[in-house]
Amino acid sequence: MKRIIITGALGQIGTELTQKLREVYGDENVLPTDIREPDMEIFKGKPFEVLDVMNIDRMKELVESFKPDTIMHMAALLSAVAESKPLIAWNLNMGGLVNALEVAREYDLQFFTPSSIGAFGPTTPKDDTPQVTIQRPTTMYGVNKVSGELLCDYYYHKFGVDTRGVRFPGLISHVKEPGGGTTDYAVDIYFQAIREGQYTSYIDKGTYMDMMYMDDAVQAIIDLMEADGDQLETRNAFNITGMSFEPEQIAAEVKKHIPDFEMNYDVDPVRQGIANSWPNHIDDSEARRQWKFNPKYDLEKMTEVMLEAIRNK
Ligand code: AKB
Repeated sequence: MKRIIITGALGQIGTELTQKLREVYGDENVLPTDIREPDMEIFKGKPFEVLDVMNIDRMKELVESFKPDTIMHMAALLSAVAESKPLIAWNLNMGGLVNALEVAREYDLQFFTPSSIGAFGPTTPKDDTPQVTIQRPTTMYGVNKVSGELLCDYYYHKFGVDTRGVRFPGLISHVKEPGGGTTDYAVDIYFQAIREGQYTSYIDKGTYMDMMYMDDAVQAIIDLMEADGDQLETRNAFNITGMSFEPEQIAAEVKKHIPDFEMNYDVDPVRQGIANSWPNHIDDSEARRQWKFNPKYDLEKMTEVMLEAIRNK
């Protein structure tokens, strides 16, 4: 049985991760934290603590009182917002990570933090991108993610901290909308399709990116953290993906359910530039082989579930 403290628990991943971990390990074994008090119903009446990840003393205080055996560090700025305030992104993304790693080292905690397809750059092979390949990202987010992958490996090799991590693609969910990512269009489209019957995409036609439904992402975290460490040849930076598509394909899928749906384009040069620097489709065979990663949702199934859930909100 694990006992887990989560940072950034009010974010897009953290919200659903908290829910799922509570189901699996029990409410009393999961402590979500974030920089502000929650307003969502699902956090009410259950353990929650305010934590700014830049404050290592507060992080230690919470670990001393809650006594977890695992820390899942989710607090970070996403790609588009990091590009608009690079210095703040460096300080928060790297400062928060090193604090969480230090706490994991001092209190002997298992450690998870996500990397991203953002850790790749324009010189990375675009198709079937291998797990070990050229990584020269051109965004601040990408620089943070590559540095984070290396730092997690360093804490494992140098200090024996059981660090584990995956490179997430764009994550698609209906519980909590994402904020400040490049792949957010693939979430927005579903909400706008239901609310307005149309969507104006800031990502251009023909731009392929990897994506994944949130249920698969959360399950991947649990599976990797539960995997027998002796079976893992590497610990961090596992490529994982659920699907890859261009905006026209997701629009066509939505149209199957909402025949009058219309897709327009008004390309944002910043986010398009970031998307152009990322792979079309990554190779996740190492995750499948080493810890049996096995996503369940493709574009068709995800579209059905997303539209249904948003309609019932
Ligand atoms: C973003 O677009 O910044 C994130 C990511 C792919 O890491 N969704």
